[in-house]
Amino acid sequence: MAKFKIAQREQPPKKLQHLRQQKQALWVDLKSYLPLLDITYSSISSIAGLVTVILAIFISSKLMQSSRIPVKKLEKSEPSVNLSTKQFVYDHQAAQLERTNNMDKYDFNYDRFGIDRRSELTLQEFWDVYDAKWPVVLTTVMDDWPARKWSTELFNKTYGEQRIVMKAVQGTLKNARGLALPLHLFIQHLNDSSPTSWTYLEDELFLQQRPELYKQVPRNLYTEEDFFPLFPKEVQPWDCMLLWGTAYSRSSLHIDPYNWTGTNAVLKGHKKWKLFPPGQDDLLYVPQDGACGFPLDCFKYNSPVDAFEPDHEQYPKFKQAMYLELDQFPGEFLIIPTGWFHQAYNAEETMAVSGQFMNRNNYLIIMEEILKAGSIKRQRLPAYFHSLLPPDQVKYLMSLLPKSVLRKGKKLTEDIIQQVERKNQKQMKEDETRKEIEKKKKKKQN
Ligand SMILES: *[C@@H]1O[C@H](CO)[C@@H](O)[C@H](O)[C@H]1NC(C)=O
Ligand SMILES: *[C@@H]1O[C@H](CO)[C@@H](O)[C@H](O)[C@H]1NC(C)=O
Ligand SMILES: *[C@@H]1O[C@H](CO)[C@@H](O)[C@H](O)[C@H]1NC(C)=O
Ligand SMILES: *[C@@H]1O[C@H](CO)[C@@H](O)[C@H](O)[C@H]1NC(C)=O
Ligand SMILES: O=C(O)CCC(=O)C(=O)O
Repeated sequence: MAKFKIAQREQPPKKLQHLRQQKQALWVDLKSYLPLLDITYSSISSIAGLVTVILAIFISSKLMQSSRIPVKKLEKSEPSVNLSTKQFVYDHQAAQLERTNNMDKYDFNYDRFGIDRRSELTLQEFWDVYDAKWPVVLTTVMDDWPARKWSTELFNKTYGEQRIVMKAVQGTLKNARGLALPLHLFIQHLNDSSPTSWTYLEDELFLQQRPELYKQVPRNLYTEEDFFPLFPKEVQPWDCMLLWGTAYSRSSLHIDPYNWTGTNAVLKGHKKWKLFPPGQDDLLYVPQDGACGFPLDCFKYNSPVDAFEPDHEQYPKFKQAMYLELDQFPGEFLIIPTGWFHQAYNAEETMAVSGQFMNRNNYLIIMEEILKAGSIKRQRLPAYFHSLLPPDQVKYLMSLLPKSVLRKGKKLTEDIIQQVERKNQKQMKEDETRKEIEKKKKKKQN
C-alpha cells in the first residue's frame, strides 16, 4: 500500500493536553452519583462485559420488521471465490489498486491520502472509489433528516424517565462500566465531564424500539442496498444505534462485527476519528482469539489501545501504525469501510447515530466471517452456491442456520428488552411513591 498521512500520534489532542494539566476535578464525582443508580446489568463490571451486553442487545427481535430490501440490479459474484471449500480473505491491497485505477474514470480532485467530503456522488462512483476501499464523508444525505432537530430538551421531556444503556468511565477506557439508568440522569450530567471522567450513552435499542424516532433516521442512496434484512429476525443486527456522549467520551478501537461496513451520522457536536487502513492488526495488538458472543457467532477484532491516548510503554508498536484523521461535524455522514479499525472521540458533547450495511461489495466478507466463526458449517454449502445471485446466497446461507442459534437469539433479545421494561415500570412506581410522599409532606407543612 502507498504512503498514508501520518498524523500527530505522539500527543493527545490539544484540548486533552490542556485539560490534563488542570486539576481533574470537573466532575470526578461520578462515584457519588453511581450508587444512586439502579444498575440493571449488575454483571457488567468491565469493558468486556459491557461490550458483551451492548452487543448482545444488537441481536434483533421480532419487534421491528425491516422493510429495507435490496433494490439495485446485481451482477453475478466472482466465480474465483468458493466459500464452500476454503477460507476467503478480502484482498485490501487489490482493492486499493482498483480504487486508484477507477479514479481515472471520474472528474474529481481526490484526496488520495485523506478523506473526501462529497455531495454529488453517483452510486457507481461510490462503489468504484470508496465502498469497501476508503472512508468517505457524505455532506448532503442528512439534509432532510427530521432527526437533525433532536434536542436535549425534547429527549428529556419525552423520554427522561425511560432507561438507556450507557458506559461510564473513571480513569481510562479500560475502567469502563456499563449502566442502565433513566435518561434524565445521563442528561443531568451532560456538561460534567473531564478527561478522566465521562459518560457515553451507547444504546442499540433506544431508537429501534421507538418507531417515531427510528423513522426520522432514513436510509440514503448509498446504504439502501442491504442484505441484513434477509437474515432471520432473531439474528438480524440492530441498525440504528444512538451515540450520545459527553466531551472526552469515546469508543474503543475496533472493527465492526462480521467486518461489516459502518456508518456514522453526527447530529450535534464534534466527533474526531482515527481510521486505520487494514493490515496493521499486529501494530494494534489485536488478540487472535476473541469471540463476539452473539448467537450468530463472529470473531471480535478489538484493539486494547486507546488511539487517542496511547500507552506507548505497554504498546510500543502502536507508534508505527498509520491512520487517517477526521473531524466530523453535524450533518456529516461517515462511511467506514469493511475491515478498517476505527475509534471515535467526542471533542465536545456529541450526538450521533451509527448503522451498517451488507451489500454487493462486502457480502462475501461478511459471509466468510460467519462461516469462520462456526455457527454454520462450510461444507453444507452446495456446489452451485456461487452461481446464485448475492442476495440468494445470503438467504441460502441463513437457511442453514441451526434452530438452536435462532432460539438463543430470540431469547437473548427478549430477556434484555424485558429487563429494561421491567425496570421502567419499577422506576415509574418508585417515582409515583416519591411524589405521593412529597405531596403529603407539603400538606403537613401547610
Ligand atoms: C476481517 O478483518 C480481520 C481483521 O483485520 C481480518 O483478519 C479478516 O481477514 C477479515 N475478513 C475477511 C473475510 O477478509
Ligand atoms: C430534565 O427533566 C427534569 C425533570 O424530569 C428536570 O428536573 C431537569 O431540569 C431537565 N433537564 C434539562 C437539561 O432539561
Ligand atoms: C450545558 O452547557 C450548555 C452551554 O453552557 C448549556 O446551553 C446547556 O443547557 C447545558 N446542558 C445541561 C444539560 O446542563
Ligand atoms: C466450489 O467447491 C465445490 C466443492 O469442492 C465444487 O463442487 C464447486 O464446483 C466449486 N465451485 C466453483 C465455482 O469453483
Ligand atoms: O462512538 C462512536 O461514534 C463510534 C461508534 C462505532 O465505531 C460503531 O458503532 O462501530
